[in-house]
Amino acid sequence: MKGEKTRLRIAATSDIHWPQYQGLFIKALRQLPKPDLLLLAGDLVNRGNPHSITPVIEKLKEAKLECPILACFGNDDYDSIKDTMRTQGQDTIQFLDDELVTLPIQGKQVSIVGSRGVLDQPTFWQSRNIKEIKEVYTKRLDVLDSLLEKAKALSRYLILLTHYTPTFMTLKGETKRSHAQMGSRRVEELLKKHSPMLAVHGHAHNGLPKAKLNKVRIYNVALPLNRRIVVINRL
Ligand SMILES: [Mn+2]
Repeated sequence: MKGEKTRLRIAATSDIHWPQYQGLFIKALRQLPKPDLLLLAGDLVNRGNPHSITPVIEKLKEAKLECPILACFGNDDYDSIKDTMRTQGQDTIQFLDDELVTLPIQGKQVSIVGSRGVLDQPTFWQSRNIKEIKEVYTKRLDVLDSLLEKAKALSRYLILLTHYTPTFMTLKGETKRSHAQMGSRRVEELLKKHSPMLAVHGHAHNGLPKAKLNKVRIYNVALPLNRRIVVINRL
């Protein structure tokens, strides 16, 4: 098909929770056709284990994907191990923590805004253990708003990469009570406002794999849900 060739092959996954889904991850990597870009939407390790990042990176290196690999942190990639993850991944993975990057990929300028994301309602654990967590999320909303604004000016190929769900739409299947503690409708407003081409997220192991909000394609790439690395040919 004409035109099809020029589309980027974007691969995306999340919630490897190494070592929990390591078998699934290894198999999925083997089955993955070489992508132009790989996005990792957080929870690479389980419960903040700093030693688990090493095998994840090893497997990625062995796969010889020869493409940029961008990631955001998940809630299981604890704040306390972010530096370790960045250091260990410095030749392999570029982590985006409320950050924007623009990369030339196959002649296209692609902008990616990456963040752990926002919860409309902090979890019980977060409320008890993280001081001013509500403010953290409110501030992050503003940061995402301005990063998306900035990214729009840089390129028309815009991707929002978060761990938490940027909508409640892909949470169908998860307990309704927990939706506000898994994602954000406030971020959904940002999707409406800025219309990124893609919104890629994880976290919802029991949710829906995709949704569409106006023109925004939303992909829940959680590995335990999809059982494979999701390949997106939209840009
Ligand atoms: Mn998670």
